[in-house]
Amino acid sequence: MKQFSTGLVLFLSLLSLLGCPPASQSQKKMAPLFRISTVLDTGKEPSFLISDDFDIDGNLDLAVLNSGEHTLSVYKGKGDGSFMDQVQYKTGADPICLAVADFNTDGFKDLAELNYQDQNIQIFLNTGRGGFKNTGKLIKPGKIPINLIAGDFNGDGFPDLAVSLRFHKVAILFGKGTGGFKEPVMIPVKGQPTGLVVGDYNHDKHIDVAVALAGSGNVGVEILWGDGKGKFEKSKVFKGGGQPLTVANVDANNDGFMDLVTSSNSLHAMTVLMNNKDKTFKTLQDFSAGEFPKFVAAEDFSGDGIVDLAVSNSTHDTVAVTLGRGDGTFIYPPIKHFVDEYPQGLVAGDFDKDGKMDVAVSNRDKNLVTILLKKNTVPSRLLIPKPASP
Ligand SMILES: [Ca+2]
Ligand SMILES: [Ca+2]
Ligand SMILES: [Ca+2]
Ligand SMILES: [Ca+2]
Repeated sequence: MKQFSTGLVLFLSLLSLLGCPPASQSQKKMAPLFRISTVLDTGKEPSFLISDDFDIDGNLDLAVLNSGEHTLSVYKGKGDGSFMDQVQYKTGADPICLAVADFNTDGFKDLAELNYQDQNIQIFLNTGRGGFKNTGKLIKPGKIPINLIAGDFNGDGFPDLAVSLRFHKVAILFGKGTGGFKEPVMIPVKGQPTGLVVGDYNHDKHIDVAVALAGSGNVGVEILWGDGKGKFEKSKVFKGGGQPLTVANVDANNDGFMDLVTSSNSLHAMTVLMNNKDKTFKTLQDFSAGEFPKFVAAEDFSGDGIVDLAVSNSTHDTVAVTLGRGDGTFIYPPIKHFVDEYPQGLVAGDFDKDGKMDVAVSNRDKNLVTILLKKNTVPSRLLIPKPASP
């Protein structure tokens, strides 16, 4: 009997060894997902970038803000992962954020550009071939604007703007459909608003605004529930990381309801807020995606149908990709890709049109944008053992 049980224990240990690889294997360095394909010159201190197809030729283009010399660089994409030379436009002092929408409703996407030092917004109208023309109007959203995002909040077909203001307010500027805007309407929020993102988080077909809140005391995310007519109902503050700097949409569990992820500047941490589908969110445990995460993009980078996160780690000169498990949690350690000095602005897009998500990142201290193209490899998730359930 004793012999039998010893054998059984041995058999079970063997089984568990086979089914559960040793810990060292799960810590194995994972192969990079991307290779650096192109490096683009920018202006001084490129801090923020976005991607869209401005000239409607089917190729993604880039718009980059150069905070150090108050310019905007636009690059037309060639569709193979490379880009034409930059065309530069003058902005106001210390440009920090861009939002894309067709503000004059002519069918071409325009840019709203936020100048931190000047505390104003300028509109760059698309001339139709991917060039831009500044309307020359200085839009004042309120004191110390931090971030902006576009959305049609009153359902009139004209894109509007939401702007986070340092002193506990979000300004809503309703668009006139001409490139001009009405006077801002102020919505007080319960902290220092930083990042903004829009989505229909309660599936009532009205666009909502998620506001990341930093500052002392209440920190996390507050939702402004839109009624589709330009009014908002404020949620309570959902816990969401200490001092969140940015907030992004991510459907982390594939249930069709958009969840949120914040990146915390001071805590080097990311936090996922799962959508409970009843106008509340459940905050999951903080997780690490590298040092000093600046910007985050949520896409399926590994190609297995589950959303992953790419983060610019400014102090470590890396873009880290942390693979999703599909339940709101993410695999540690992230897959690191060395880029250049002080990666900051980050955006995902299929720049070479091979059906796989690529990444563009602006390296602030080297005046460069690095294009990281997805490598054609086996999804690295297949090589990662699943952790045992608790
Ligand atoms: Ca294009
Ligand atoms: Ca337009
Ligand atoms: Ca509108
Ligand atoms: Ca909604």
